Amino acid sequence: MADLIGQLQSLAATARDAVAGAADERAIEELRVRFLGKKGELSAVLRGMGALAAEERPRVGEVANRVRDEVEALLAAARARLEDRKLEAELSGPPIDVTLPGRRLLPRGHRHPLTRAADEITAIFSRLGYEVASGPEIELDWYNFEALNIPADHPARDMQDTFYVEEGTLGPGARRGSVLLRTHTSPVQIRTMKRLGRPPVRVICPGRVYRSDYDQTHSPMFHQVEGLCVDEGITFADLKGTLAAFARAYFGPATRTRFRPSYFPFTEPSAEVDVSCSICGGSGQKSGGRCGTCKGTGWLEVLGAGLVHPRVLENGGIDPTRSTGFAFGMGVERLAMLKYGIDDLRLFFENDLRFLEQF
Ligand code: 2NM
Repeated sequence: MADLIGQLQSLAATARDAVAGAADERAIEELRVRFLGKKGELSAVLRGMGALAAEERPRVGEVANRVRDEVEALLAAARARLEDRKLEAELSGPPIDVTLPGRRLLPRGHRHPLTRAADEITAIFSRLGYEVASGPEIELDWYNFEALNIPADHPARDMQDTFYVEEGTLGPGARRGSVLLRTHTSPVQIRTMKRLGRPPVRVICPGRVYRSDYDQTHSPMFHQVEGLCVDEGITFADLKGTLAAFARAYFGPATRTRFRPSYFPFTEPSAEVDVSCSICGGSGQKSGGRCGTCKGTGWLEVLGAGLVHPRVLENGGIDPTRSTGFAFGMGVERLAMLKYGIDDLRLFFENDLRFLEQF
């Protein structure tokens, strides 16, 4: 019995020295296996207990338990010591600079080409003193058609062209056909006139509009920028000067402008506005042949405009005997296509990164 107890005590002494010298996690683990493992030194000593008398066994067992507990405690303390040393090394090492810029794992994104075009157009009019305004895309018939002097039998009101909001989804009191997706941003101009209630009004309205149409040059949702300028003494000359300045700012300083007579229910007189072709410089020629963008004419139709109809001013709460105004509208898709040389409008809405990443 004394022999076994001696062996246990010398095992403990060996373990104390060995654990004190363990330099890393692996060395500690090896010592655990060596002393406490199933085939380790403690098990080897305990196997000798079989030869002891029954009354001697508890005494040896007690010592064996104490030795096992001590070795376990030595190993745990060694592990804790290593952890402390590791943390200490990190803390005393070079500091982490949390203000360093991140490593770029993804390229930075950018605005959609339509957003860019709309922002550029809007910014040009902001510099001319226009305020930017927006309004609801789900609009009342009155603001979208009635207030704009668009009569009840006008083809634009047709079920084929306008998306109407279904009767059942509307609140009580709503007539069939009284709520729709706006077909232009003009209702925002009406709302702005009513909000200000007096001249001067200078407002630029970018936004989404909806018409039932889909092909190479039409999308059921597209974008417009419309503008309105109302004050005492505004003339057609102000309209011409403003749009000529806009065309030069957007397409480049050499851009020329021409006005052709046209018709809109909300303006009188009305005009279609052409700019000299930004691709061929207005010559109609492109490297020997005909310019495909302007079809050889040297001109691009990009705007509609006119002097605001007196009935429209009145609907906006402006006295048409004292004030006059001009208004204009343009399609953002078309202006973006001309600026960036895009030939199919559907590319804007497919979200194909091979297309979008070119901008
Ligand atoms: C166009 C062409 C001509 C226009 C008119 C108005 C309003 F509300 F003031 F009467 N807003 N926009 C207008 C005039 C729009 O787009 C081709």
